[in-house]
Amino acid sequence: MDLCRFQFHLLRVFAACVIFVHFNSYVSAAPVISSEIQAMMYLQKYGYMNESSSNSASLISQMAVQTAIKEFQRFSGLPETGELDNTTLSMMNMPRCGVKDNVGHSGSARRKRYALQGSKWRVTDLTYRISKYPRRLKDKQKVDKEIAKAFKVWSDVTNLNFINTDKGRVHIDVRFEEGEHGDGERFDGPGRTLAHAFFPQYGGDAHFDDEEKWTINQYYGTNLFQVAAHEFGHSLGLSHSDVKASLMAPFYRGYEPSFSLDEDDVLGIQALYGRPRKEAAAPTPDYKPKPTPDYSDGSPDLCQDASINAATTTEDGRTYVFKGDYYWEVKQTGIADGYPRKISEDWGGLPGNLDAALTWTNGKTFFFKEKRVLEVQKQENGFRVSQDGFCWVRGNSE
Ligand SMILES: [Ca+2]
Ligand SMILES: [Ca+2]
Ligand SMILES: [Zn+2]
Ligand SMILES: [Zn+2]
Repeated sequence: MDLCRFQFHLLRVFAACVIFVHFNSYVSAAPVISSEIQAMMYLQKYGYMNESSSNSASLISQMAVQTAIKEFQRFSGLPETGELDNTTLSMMNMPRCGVKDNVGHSGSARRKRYALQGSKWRVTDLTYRISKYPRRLKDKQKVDKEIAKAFKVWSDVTNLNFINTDKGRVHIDVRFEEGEHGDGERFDGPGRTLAHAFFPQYGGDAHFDDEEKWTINQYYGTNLFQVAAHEFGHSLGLSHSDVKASLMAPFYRGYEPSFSLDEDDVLGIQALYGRPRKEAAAPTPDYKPKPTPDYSDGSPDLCQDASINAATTTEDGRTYVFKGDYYWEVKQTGIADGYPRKISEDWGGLPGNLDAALTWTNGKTFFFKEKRVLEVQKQENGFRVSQDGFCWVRGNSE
């Protein structure tokens, strides 16, 4: 390695370190991506670099960075040079969806096509509500119409029905929010990230950055209907597609007056929910489906059946409720956004179907299952079992 290359390599490693140090405190609104550091942040935010390696920043090699750049280039249909050339940088500056690109699973030999996230709804009648309207679009009825039209994109090619209701809990909650808005995925001001949505197993809700200029049937601003249709694809279980012409491609392409789903989108959604029944006529206007007890892929619904296995308030003041393989964070105002989640995903080593939970006055949290006592400790991302024993030893209670 000659000196020049070696210095370049050092610069890259240094850049990686700087990102990891500043990543969490990064608050600037939608900056233009022009430097290598910003590009790395982009690659990390959208799933091209493994966040779990953030504890060992120095291990991020030039190779890993090149691979990430190549993956991004492949996903967005650019020549796979592994270099941050101008085309790549300008692609990174395109307005896009905030959901991570689901990459690195099947290698570059994979045929370009849709991707399924892994969860789906078990019912075909799905309710939704716009619980927070956009600030700039004053006509709520027009917004209602665009959102309904965006759902119709998907109900036209499946047996799904979408029902707008202002009563009770809904499957898909739609909100227009600014900046930090309670789910840890802060919006970034005008441009860049336009919206994001949660997959069925995380609740299906869709959030739109209200600092965008949302428009209806206009060439200026950001087209509400197109972005909403894309986000609802996530709400139904589709990940991003690497087919450039598909609705589920991550980048916003500008207003398309004669919009239609790509075949790739149709194949994707039908892989989850099947084709529409031939005889399926439009539902009669006064059709009122029963409330649906099943909220997502196998997860129980606390409101339909309030029996739980365990509940506790951890040292950080958060209250969690456990049931089967799932858990919820509960706030004074109700269930926190994004729940239920799988226990196994956030509580490393903790089994499902717990018997009880307890947080001691010293802040230690214990779970009980059959004859086991498990102590958990807070980690950067969730909790982890630190002790797993068969009973409390006498005198061990500190
Ligand atoms: Ca934005
Ligand atoms: Ca929901
Ligand atoms: Zn998306
Ligand atoms: Zn959000």
